[in-house]
Amino acid sequence: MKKWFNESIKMLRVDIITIFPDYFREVFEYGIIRRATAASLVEIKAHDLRSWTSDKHKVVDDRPFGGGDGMVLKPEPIFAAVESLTGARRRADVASGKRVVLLSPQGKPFTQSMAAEFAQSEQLVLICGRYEGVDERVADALVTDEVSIGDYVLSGGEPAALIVVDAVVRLIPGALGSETSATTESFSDGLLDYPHYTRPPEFEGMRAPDVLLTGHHAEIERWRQGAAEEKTKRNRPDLLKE
Ligand code: 6GU
Repeated sequence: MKKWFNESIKMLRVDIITIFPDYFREVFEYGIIRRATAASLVEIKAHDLRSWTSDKHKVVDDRPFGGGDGMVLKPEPIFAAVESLTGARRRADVASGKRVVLLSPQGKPFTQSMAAEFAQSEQLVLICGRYEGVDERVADALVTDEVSIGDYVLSGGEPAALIVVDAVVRLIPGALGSETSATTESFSDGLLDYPHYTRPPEFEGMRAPDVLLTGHHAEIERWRQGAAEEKTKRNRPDLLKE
């Protein structure tokens, strides 16, 4: 209801540059992303990098200078794609409300706070790396951010783009059913989320914690805080350091 007369809600445009645009054909048609799209909170488009080539065979890659295995994505189609989508050919010319993001295993770790920043932009351009790499002039001179989703190697940036879009879109004001859900979860307070239970109270001999069935909201809150700390200590002790 609120969004129809709230001028502060602006549409986020997401442009994905990829050699596999069909990879994204259905993934954005579910759940929160589908709802946010239907509500015009976000518009997501996947573009074929090959459409920005100018040769007959639509070549997007070439052999690495200095030798070595695999192929490298050429700079020309990527610079042309970003120029046509943003108007900028260099990082310094990217408008302040826009982010041009290269997805690569060499990027800065993607975090919840980065997702929150991206959610406030007006345009997010995601460049999916492929093969053994992307010509470094893209990272050096064109993109505003180089981002990795974790310490493992994917065969391309496409799954990473999906993950970034999901994490970002759910933080757009109005995208979540309940406005509080986004702030009470894992990471926004530096802890993992607390454990959740639903009916039945006993399942195959395993009981849900009695305190959750008491209706004592202060005690429930105390239990959840302790359980979140406990789970964080066990699964992510790195989050508790310093
Ligand atoms: Cl963003 N791309 C690729 N290819 N591998 C990754 C990654 C991205 N993040 C973690 N591994």
